[in-house]
Amino acid sequence: PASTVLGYPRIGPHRELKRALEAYWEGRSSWEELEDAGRRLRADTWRRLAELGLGAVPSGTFSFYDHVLDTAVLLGAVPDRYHAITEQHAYFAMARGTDTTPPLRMTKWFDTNYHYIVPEIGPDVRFGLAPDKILGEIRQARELGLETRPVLVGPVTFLLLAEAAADAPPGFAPLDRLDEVVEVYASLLGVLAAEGVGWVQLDEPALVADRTEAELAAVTSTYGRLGSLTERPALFVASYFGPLGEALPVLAATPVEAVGVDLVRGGTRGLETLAGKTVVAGVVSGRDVWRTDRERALATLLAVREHADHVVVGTSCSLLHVPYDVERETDLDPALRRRLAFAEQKVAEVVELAGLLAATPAAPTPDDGPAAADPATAGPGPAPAPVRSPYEVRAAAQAAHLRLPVLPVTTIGSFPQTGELRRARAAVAAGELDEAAYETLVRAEIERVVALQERLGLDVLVHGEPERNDMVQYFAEQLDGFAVTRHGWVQSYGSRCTRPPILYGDVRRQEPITVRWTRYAQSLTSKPVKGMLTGPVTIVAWSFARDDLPLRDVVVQVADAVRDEVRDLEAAGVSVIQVDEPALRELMPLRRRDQDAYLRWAVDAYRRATSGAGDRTQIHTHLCYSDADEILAAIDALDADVTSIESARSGGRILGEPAVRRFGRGLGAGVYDIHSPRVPAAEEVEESLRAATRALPAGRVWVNPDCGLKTRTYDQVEAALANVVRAARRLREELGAG
Ligand code: THG
Ligand code: ZN
Repeated sequence: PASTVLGYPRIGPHRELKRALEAYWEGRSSWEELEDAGRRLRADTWRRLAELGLGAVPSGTFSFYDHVLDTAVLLGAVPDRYHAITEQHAYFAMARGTDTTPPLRMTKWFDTNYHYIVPEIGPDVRFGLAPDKILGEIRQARELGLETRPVLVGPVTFLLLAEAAADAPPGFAPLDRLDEVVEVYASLLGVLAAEGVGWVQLDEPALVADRTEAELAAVTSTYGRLGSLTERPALFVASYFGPLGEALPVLAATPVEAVGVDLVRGGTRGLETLAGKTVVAGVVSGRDVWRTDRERALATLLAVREHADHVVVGTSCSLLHVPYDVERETDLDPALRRRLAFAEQKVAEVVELAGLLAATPAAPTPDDGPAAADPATAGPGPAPAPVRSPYEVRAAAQAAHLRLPVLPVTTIGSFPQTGELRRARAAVAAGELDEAAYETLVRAEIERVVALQERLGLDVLVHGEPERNDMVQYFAEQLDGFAVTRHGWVQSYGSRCTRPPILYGDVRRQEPITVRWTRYAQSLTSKPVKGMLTGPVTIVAWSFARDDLPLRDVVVQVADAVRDEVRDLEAAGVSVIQVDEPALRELMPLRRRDQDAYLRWAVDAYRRATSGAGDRTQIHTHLCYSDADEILAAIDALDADVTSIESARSGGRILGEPAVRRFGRGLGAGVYDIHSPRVPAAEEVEESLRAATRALPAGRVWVNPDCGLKTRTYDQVEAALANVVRAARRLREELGAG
């Protein structure tokens, strides 16, 4: 087969999987109905891929929640606490927790907006093969007349992504158990061979990041061992999200039959080491929505063919990260739509390129093929951002102006999104509800959120963001240079999706976006209301960005639009403005040598966006899961007056980190874990706050939930915030500052 894709979306073109999962979780449907929905989605995908003429069709890329979790289950890497739970329930318990058992942690999949479930490996986990899912899919495809190539996360990446169980001895690393895990893969290969499977795909994206000698040695031993098995399918090791670098010769020296390389983010350099193997040449990007430049891709393929024994045209990574079908976007400007390719179109491109390659006779080609441009570093760079006054000056001006108590209580911005509001937005989009009626609903919701916060006694209020569908999509809808889709859903985690906007042109803000809602909320209360904006890096990270400008220049354009909004909020009398940058970490390059340059321009863009604020205006920021040290230094450099960091080390413990204590400005203690339906007791909150005031001068501590409240219910939020306020007041009294 001359063409393939590394993976495909699974949420369903109409988000069928989301609906099926949520019905099952809410007890509205049975396990059998959920399995039926999965079977239908897989069958539809395979049929479509075959119809489009794809040479080799993958299986196993479907998942009821996450493919890393599926791999953990396949290997028997299930922590003890889930063993008491019956089988189907254990899977979702690991993903989502139960009333009594917390879930596994979830974190970002490399530099994407997809989240995987982090496997937990201790010294005692007993591995063992559970091949039902993978065999089930292979057999289901056969019933449809299709031979498929099962796809799994490879052993090295699996263990590098796992974390050590909490009770593991110091110094233990999941990779210590490599040999045992490799033996489970070895038995799986035996089972697959007995099943008559010809090829298996093992994904090793961890090999495109910096790796130690020991980790590279793990690659050698793993694929040496798996390759030495006599009864096994052919092995295809897929890398993606960047060039293999020093891992390329290591992998090349193993007996695997095929290697997949990302030729969108990496060049063809070094591929001669793959002579004798099949190269799956990832020339069609799985990370963007642009049509592939056919000439350029073909030139790259010809360059690869100079070196490799056999070339298969492929995608740069799984198509999981793009929506299904651009043909459904009938509202898009046709000129833009013609430039776009979603998953279906990308499959067609792969097939077409394979045809072109086969039809092009071998001929001397320019040695290296076109080198991949590095849009992150090119370009002259913008003028430096203006600098705000020193923190001490700002802090004094803000204290005099805002007159807040010590341990001020606030929230991260969003309040629960009611079904009524979501339905109303859908009705406006369908032309069934007029704008005026929608605005009335939004205003009523703002009134309710402000009244609730006043009643509970919060100190800095928010309007609750009822007018926003998503913190990025909402801004994209109102900025020039962005297009939004109607059906372009991409899985974020489990049943949750986002519709990444398409940033195709120069970004400009025509008029104020958020001012009237914040101003309305402020008119209802004498407490300060915080204006809520999304930062430039996050807006770009959660969109599909144009690739004809360096990413940095795109982010600067967005920063200037945010700056206009900051100025207008301030002019409207808003004295606290939060500019969130939760995706700062996500865009971080995977290679260390590129990271400093990225952090410098990303921080500059943030400062540019906030630099228009006067001393009296207090800038807040919020970031999610950013507890890595190199990121903490960058967060410090954002120079926000108040920072709240959502962290795996929640409960305010992140404030104890030395790097955070050095910030020297306001810090929010995330005292309420919003990812759980649990309502924390006032005593628990008080304990977290006491820890925070031990780590930091009390005058710098803010009190807040650890993230936005939009996925919670009003009942939970009201009860939790009441306890948060109670705890803050009790501690204020203790500090003699009541
Ligand atoms: N927006 C965007 N990306 C994100 C987040 C976000 N990535 C990281 C994090 N937040 C992911 N978390 C979520 C949480 C909830 C939902 C999606 C991502 C969610 N989505 C709705 C759903 O699937 O039903 C659809 C929301 C909509 O109408 O747009 O609930 O906040 N861009
Ligand atoms: Zn958060």
